Amino acid sequence: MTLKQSYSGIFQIGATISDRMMKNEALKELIKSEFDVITNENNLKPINVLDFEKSVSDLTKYNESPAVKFEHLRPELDFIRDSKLDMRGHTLCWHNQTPDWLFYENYDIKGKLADRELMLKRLENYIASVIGWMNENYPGQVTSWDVVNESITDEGGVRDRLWYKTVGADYILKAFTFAKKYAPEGVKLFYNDYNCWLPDKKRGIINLVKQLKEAGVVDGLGLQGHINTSMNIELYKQTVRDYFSALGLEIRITELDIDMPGNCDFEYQGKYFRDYMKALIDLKNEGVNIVGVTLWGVTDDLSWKSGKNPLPFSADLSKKPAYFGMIEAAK
Ligand code: 9MR
Repeated sequence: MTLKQSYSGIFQIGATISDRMMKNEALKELIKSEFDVITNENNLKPINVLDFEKSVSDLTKYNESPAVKFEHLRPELDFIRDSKLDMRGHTLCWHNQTPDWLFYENYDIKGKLADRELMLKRLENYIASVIGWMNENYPGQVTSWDVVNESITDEGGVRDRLWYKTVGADYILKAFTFAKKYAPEGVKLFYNDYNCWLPDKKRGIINLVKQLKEAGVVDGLGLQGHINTSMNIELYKQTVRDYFSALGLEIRITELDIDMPGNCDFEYQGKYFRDYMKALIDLKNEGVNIVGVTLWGVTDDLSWKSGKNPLPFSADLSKKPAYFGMIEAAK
């Protein structure tokens, strides 16, 4: 049984894909058989979608609506479509991997920062363009969007970066309102963040998402899950429970990888993966609405933390104890 077969009826199992993976046919076959839902690791982020040359080439046309490009994404999007997998759109609005020029008058970083009014137009038009292009070219493929990513600091406040500086703290609510306006009916809108177990951050995220919920613009919470085997599983479990009881929204573990500090070996990592997944299944059985767990990558060598071997597959596509731990948890 594959991962997705083992978890069918529990929750979805997902993974990220990137350019390099699309050149490996055996890896693509593996992804197709093991996973239900795919996230693009980098290619759908604003820095890769926004088109600077085109935007500055005609400011009358593009000043309020930055130009966008998608051709680099075609191999990944075609693969997802042809494999009949769901897709999580990652991400529409983020302080990181978004070029600075977007925030300046005439897209000129030597000039002045754009004002709130202009940035709200750019935000709305960017979101409309991306959702619109996906809809037109790959209808029905995106089943959820990470609308805003990582806007709360570990101390629980709104991160003081360029969206905040130009628009103000309500850029988050605005981004969700725009996503709600343009996303097709039924597509789920998520707020996504990391270090979700830190108490101040948890308070900040809950406050924020409550406001989004009151405004009727959010469907789910994405908890990233970049952890290591020294993370206390009971603490993690209680954290997920706390978010669900405060918000009552669907929860996805959106970016799971578990690296191995110290002298921990693959066997230990396998047991940790098993216990971690078991904790999520127990929560699900308790009524916590966990709808999926997405691995941040597939094989260790192509992970953003490649030196730390945080994933269930080795470079040669063989299954690590972490894989069998995941399967065992679902039994
Ligand atoms: O895995 C991504 C890596 O290849 C990029 O260099 C990095 C840039 O910030 O982003 C990584 O993905 C991040 C994700 O988009 C948001 N959450 C944290 C992830 C790991 O840094």
